[in-house]
Amino acid sequence: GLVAAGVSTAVVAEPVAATTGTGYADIVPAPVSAHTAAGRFTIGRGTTISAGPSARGVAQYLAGVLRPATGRPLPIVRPGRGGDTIALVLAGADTGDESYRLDVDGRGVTLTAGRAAGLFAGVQTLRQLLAGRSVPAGHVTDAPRFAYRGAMLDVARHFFTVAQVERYIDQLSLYKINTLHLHLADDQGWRLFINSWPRLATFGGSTAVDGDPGGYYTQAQYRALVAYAADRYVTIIPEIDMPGHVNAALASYAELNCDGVAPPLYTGTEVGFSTLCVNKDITYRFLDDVIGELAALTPGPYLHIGGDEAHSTSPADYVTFMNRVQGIVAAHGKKVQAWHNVVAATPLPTTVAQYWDTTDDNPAVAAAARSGTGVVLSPANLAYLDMKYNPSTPLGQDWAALIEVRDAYGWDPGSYLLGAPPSAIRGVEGPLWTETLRTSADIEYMAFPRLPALAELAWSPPSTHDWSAFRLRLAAQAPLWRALGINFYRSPQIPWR
Ligand code: TNX
Repeated sequence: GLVAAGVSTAVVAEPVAATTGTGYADIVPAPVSAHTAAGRFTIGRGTTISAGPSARGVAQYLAGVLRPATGRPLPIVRPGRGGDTIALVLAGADTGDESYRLDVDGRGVTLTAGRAAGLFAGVQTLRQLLAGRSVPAGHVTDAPRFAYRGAMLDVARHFFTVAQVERYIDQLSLYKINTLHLHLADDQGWRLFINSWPRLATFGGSTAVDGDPGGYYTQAQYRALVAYAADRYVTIIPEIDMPGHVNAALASYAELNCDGVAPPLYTGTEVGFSTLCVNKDITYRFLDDVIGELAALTPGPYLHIGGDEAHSTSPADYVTFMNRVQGIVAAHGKKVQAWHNVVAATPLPTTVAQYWDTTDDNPAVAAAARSGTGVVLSPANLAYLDMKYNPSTPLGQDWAALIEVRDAYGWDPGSYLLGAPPSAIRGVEGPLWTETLRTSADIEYMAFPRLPALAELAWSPPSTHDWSAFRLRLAAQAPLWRALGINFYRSPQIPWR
């Protein structure tokens, strides 16, 4: 069912303070346009949510997120009943994205979009405006800059339960992130049960970095996670990293190793030491099985095949391997996303390269982009959510950079990659690697407030880009984070409310 899972019972019991709402000038990500009008709408005893059949799921979600303010869920009624309503209206052209319009006056709220995903985005704006039980009057028209607005969670280095991933999905939704890339397998753990190769999860998933507890998702749990995300208009892109980052698989099945000997499980944090055996047939039977099961579990169009840091695979083997695996993914009806190293092979026309370099000058990726390869931008020195904020940040790493909020916000995805046509840029993703992270509080501390900064780069028109305005808008989010129990880094760059 659709409930506001990020809201703790403690918060539900205690009415949300009248201070949580932002004004129209404080919405994150900044909308295309927003204006305040006179008056406010206050949710009262007679308030209902009106929605037609196709908007009913969003209406239920809205009733759930309003519960801390309303005490009991608002009734959902058919449209056209008039009166004191929050109307969710599917109307106008379906522009194929999450465009919406929000109109609030003293009598009610009208949210209009061409598709339910737009209503859902508008609901997130409405949540930010809600102060106690009332919303200031005004108008918003809005549409995303980029179709791909992503976050990645590494559940391989440390395992996170379905409930923990769902909590993160709820938090992503607040900032109109629509893609969750799940890094499901690495040297330290394999986290999805594969029916045809059961030891991957039962043995390969049994541990984590530092010998911390492992874990894996059953296929039923994974399907539930995909459905939970879909209810929030978030598409999951599952990643099985290869040909490197595969020690958990090699440890689980001796026959996948070139020498036929399984290495021990690994709980350290080195990278680049493992590789699949590129010249063995069983490698590709294995991958056909794994990718086939993954494709069957994935309603979205993309599977991520990793391809980074293959330091133990020769360059020629890497090309052979990545080209062959792209074909396997295509044979199972899916498109490939891979780390940008895939451009050393021959990307299929539909392959998307995820850029993680620490410079804006990478001629090979720019050339691929000019030849039609789509690019998702995750420059490690700007977008990596596992980088420390400053030298004394207790969690995270610093190999790419220290990334304060202003750094995370201070670049333009459209023009960042030198020599890449703007049309090649699909969007932005904030990856969160978890070598040093163990709890939801850890995840949140690294993601907040940088994830909202990246979300704004991905959603908002470049004309709104302005650090001095953004820091105030970000500051206005803090009461909502406190109400939702989100652990965040109190950056000294932000005048927190
Ligand atoms: C590099 S960046 C990795 C990951 C690590 C991360 C830690 C990339 C594609 N691979 O294996 O977890 O650094 O920051």
